[in-house]
Amino acid sequence: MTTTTHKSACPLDCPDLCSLIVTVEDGRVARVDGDPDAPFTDGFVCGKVRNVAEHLYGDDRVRAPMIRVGPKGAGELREATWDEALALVVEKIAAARARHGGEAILPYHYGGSNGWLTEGGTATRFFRRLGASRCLRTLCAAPSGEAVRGLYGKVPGVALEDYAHAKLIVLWGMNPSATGIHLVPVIERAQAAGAKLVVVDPRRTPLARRADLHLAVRPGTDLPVALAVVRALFDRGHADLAFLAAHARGTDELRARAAEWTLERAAAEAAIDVGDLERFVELYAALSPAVIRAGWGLERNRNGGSAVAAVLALPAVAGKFGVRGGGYTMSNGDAAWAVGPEPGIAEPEPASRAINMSLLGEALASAAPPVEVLFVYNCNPASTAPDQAAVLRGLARDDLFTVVHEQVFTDTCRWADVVLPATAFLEHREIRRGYGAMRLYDRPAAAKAPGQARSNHDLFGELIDRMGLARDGDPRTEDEIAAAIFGAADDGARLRRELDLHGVATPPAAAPLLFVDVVPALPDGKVDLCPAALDAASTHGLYHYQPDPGSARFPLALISPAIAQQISSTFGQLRRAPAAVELSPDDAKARAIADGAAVRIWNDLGEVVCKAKVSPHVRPGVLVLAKGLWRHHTANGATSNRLIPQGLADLGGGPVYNDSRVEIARL
Ligand SMILES: Nc1nc2c(c(=O)[nH]1)N[C@H]1C(S)=C(S)[C@@H](COP(=O)(O)OP(=O)(O)OC[C@H]3O[C@@H](n4cnc5c(=O)[nH]c(N)nc54)[C@H](O)[C@@H]3O)O[C@H]1N2
Ligand SMILES: Nc1nc2c(c(=O)[nH]1)N[C@H]1C(S)=C(S)[C@@H](COP(=O)(O)OP(=O)(O)OC[C@H]3O[C@@H](n4cnc5c(=O)[nH]c(N)nc54)[C@H](O)[C@@H]3O)O[C@H]1N2
Ligand SMILES: [Mo]
Repeated sequence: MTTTTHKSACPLDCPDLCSLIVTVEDGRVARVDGDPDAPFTDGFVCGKVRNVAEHLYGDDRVRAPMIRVGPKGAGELREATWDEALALVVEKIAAARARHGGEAILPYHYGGSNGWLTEGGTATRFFRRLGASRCLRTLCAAPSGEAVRGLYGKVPGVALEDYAHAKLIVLWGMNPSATGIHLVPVIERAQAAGAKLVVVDPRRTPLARRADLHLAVRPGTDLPVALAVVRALFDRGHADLAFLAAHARGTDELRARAAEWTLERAAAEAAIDVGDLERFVELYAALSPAVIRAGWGLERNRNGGSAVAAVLALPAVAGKFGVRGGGYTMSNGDAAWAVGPEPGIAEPEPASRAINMSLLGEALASAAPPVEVLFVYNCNPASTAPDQAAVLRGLARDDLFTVVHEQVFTDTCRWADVVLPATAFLEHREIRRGYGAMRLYDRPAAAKAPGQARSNHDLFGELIDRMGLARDGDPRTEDEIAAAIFGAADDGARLRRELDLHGVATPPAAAPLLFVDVVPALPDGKVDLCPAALDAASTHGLYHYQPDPGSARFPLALISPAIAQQISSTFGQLRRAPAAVELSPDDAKARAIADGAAVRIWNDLGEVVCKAKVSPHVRPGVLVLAKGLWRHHTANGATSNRLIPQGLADLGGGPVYNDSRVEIARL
């Protein structure tokens, strides 16, 4: 047996961006470990990636191209050659384009892998050059992205490593125990050194159990809570007026919009104890450095964008910037880097129509001109997109031609006309920048893919050729794309040198302090606490609270966060255990639901049949059913998305996963 080890990096959609040591035996990945020498990764990785070999070599791996033979949704396909499958794809794309123009083709992709070779590059060039519909990539982070850019512009927040310096850490709608595990030991060490921890989350998450204060807010009520804190900070003389005068604009407007929210009124709306909210104000005013880790749980409702904005206004109001470990962290993605994928794409965005991916069901039902070709890659919409019944109705259309480029036979593949086998990370080169850990990697493949899998780069390169879309001067090979990316960046030569030497590079300032080393990336360098652009873009005006969408028929809030065993739909084929919906002992008792009972959860959109888990960690009025489930996880093949409306958050066109309101009963 020959055994080799390789350095790699995990490109899956996660802030931690782990540095990996991959053990390859006889050409197959045998083990994946965290690189003990890499900062932040610190020698450990999540359970899922450690077991990635099961994903790479399991029965569900797509090994050859396949063409549908049975009815849509039946998952009956036959093997085909690459040549036959691609000829069919090209024929369908060309015919749809001839009938209605490029807009009849919809590329549908999110963050299966976050790299510039699988996500950007050649794939994006192909669809832009076709004049295809533009896919607005809103499944995640759209409201929070718009809010943070509105207030601060593109600047990095507090580096996760710098949480070590904090005296107060606030996790607001964020559950790092499942979704960013490398922050957990940093928090634990800070706590051991005396830092206080506050968690704002409807669930008693693992860190909430170890927190000094847990505000178990009703889903969607963070906006009044944060505005009440703003008001109280001013009223009690805790606002940093000198900082605000020098570094902020929009302060009076924020204050005016917060005026209606007393602590009492906000606590009542959020159904939390007003004494706890008082305590939060006092802790936040008293302790410094104080850092708020804003998560994505905050944005997934009708008030999400305004809620993120109000939470991110707090460190400015209370004057928490200027010290290491003080301020906020949202996403540190593109804000820290001058380098990006655009030069590798080498094709400007066309003016074609934009389709919001969160409204896929609606788009497939009624877009004009119709979507006739749906091309899915890096994504699993049959499982992950809102209003699952509408999505499946759309995918079942006989006049829709669906192509899915995938590693494993996902639920979306069951509705495909053509399935194309994709390489997985470790089987292709990838260039990837972190959005939590501030690092950039360029790592080669560590092993060969089983079967006939091809990378996104390869596949879309061939489609460009087959459709006659290649142009002289295009960066074509992976090396040429990389050269275009780094050649165009101010700092590109240094980054390239670091990558060549170490396989990893850091931004010019690895952990800059906001208002010390950098200022908000807005024209006047100030934080804008009530940006006119957000006010105009927001569906109801910035900081305007929309009340709970519950009704007498559907009083319970169904939320679908990541849980430790299921973070996205990736690797869902490996998890065979049936899903359970968690509910509070009170709600269970009122409905005579015993732990482990079979239950039905329903609203006007459909129903989910699964098991119940009675949990003291869920607040009354809330049900928890993990995101990323597959059909096989529930008794009726429906996931939480079956119950989620195609509504939109107040900013960014993001979905409102946690605005689902339902009833539950024993079967
Ligand atoms: N290893 C690994 N890590 C990942 C990923 C992965 O695939 N693998 N995926 C990544 C991705 S794509 C994302 S988006 C992040 C998500 O990471 P998180 O930000 O942790 O997102 P969620 O799990 O959606 O929600 C976080 C918390 O918000 C709570 N919550 C729900 N509604 C509300 C509300 O209205 N208010 C408040 N205050 N809290 C609420 C939930 O109970 C949950 O505990 O994780 C990333 N991390
Ligand atoms: N109910 C509910 N639904 C949600 C959420 C929620 O909170 N509640 N959260 C949402 C969030 S935060 C996110 S980020 C989305 C994620 O939803 P999706 O974007 O659908 O992400 P995944 O579920 O990870 O599925 C990604 C797929 O891409 C494939 N893939 C990975 N790498 C590659 C590659 O290199 N090439 C190709 N061709 N394919 C690849 C994987 O095998 C996987 O099947 O889900 C959203 N859905
Ligand atoms: Mo996400």
